[in-house]
Amino acid sequence: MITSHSIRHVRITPIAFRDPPLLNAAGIHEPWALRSIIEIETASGWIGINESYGDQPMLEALAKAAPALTGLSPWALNEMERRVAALVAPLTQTASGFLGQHISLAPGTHVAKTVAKVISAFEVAMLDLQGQLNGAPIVDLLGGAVRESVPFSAYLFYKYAEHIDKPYPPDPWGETLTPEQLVAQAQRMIGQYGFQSIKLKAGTLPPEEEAAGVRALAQAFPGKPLRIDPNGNWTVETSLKIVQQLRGLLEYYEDPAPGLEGMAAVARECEVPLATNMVVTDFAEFRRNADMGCPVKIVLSDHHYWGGLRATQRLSTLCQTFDLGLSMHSNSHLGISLVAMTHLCASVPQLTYACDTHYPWQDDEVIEGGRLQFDQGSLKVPTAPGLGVTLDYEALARLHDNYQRCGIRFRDDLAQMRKYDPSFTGAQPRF
Ligand code: GKR
Ligand code: MG
Repeated sequence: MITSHSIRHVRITPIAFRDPPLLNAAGIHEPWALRSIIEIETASGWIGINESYGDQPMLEALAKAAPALTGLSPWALNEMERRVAALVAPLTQTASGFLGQHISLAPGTHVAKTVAKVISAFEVAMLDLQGQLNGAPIVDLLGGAVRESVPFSAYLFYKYAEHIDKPYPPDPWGETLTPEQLVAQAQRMIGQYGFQSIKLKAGTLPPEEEAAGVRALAQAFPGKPLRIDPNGNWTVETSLKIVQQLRGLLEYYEDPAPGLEGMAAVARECEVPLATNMVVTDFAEFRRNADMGCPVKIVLSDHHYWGGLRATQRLSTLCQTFDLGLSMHSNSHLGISLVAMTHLCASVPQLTYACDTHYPWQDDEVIEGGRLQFDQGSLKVPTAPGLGVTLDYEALARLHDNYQRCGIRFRDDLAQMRKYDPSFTGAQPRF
């Protein structure tokens, strides 16, 4: 039955925003990060919004699935999921199972996750509509808040001072390649945001240097929980050697070695719990981990590729059942993603650690009111209807213009690194 609240139109706008030269296992960030902004409009003119991946295959999948929503009620999430799954069968996989050479570093590029990613993109915008129509924040649609604010952690990166192609003036963070510079980066980030725990993106400098970085952080921030994430770029042997050097310092050890087998081999010899956003990335992989006796003890979820906010709630129940911890993974993103994550995390009793966010590395915004404000490293759960944020259409036009002009259509950290070092192979595990 078509009503005035039926969906009339879906608009997808690709955007690009500045991203610093952050180093990781695959290479280095390009100067522009891509996202898509989703708007779902009802016949009566209400608009629900969301933010998701913005690479070319995702844009194509969103465009393919969008017509399926026409005439649907914003409440019909199950039917939306059925229609999207029918329309967007997983695209053909490459030999490695992922687009390009990116293995699972950037889970947003998993081709096999297309259906879950598109469902998530539409689900959040439909929940935003539901909330607006009923005067309720999304967290209430998810069962209500179990916490008033959601804690995030400082997410540190080794980085260069400036992009090689100098597309815009250098960022204010400067270079980070030594323990001293790493501590300075943490001081700056914690000073601005008040984060209570610290994560270091590793897998890029020689592992001993990265371990020295963690020790310097432990000394500079006594009592703050610390994590290190080499994105599977260390062998099992290196992973075990480094965790020995960090005895007593780590809250958890994130994706040290590649693959579930590699993680299981590390888990057998290591007391620190292992966390992942690389080897448990969907329900089938959750089951595999369970079948192996749960070598991975903490799942770092991400509603953008787990199939949405409700799917992540289901994951949280599973984590509780299997006695696993749960927290959140992040890629470069803006405020809509952060707010969606905040509603979700406020609704999940089983959130056991402060969540990751790349937000401090972005300086732009697409929502009215500009950048979101953290208090002591946490974000207050919005109480306004729906997501509680609205699009700034001028900013959207500007960021779309960036997208048109930047020429980037896929994230390719390896190709970007080869501009600095033509001999860089990206072979993994590298250390
Ligand atoms: O943006 O460089 C990055 C991160 O390394 C990202 O690609 C990862 O997916 O943040 C992520 C992680 O925790 O593995
Ligand atoms: Mg990770």
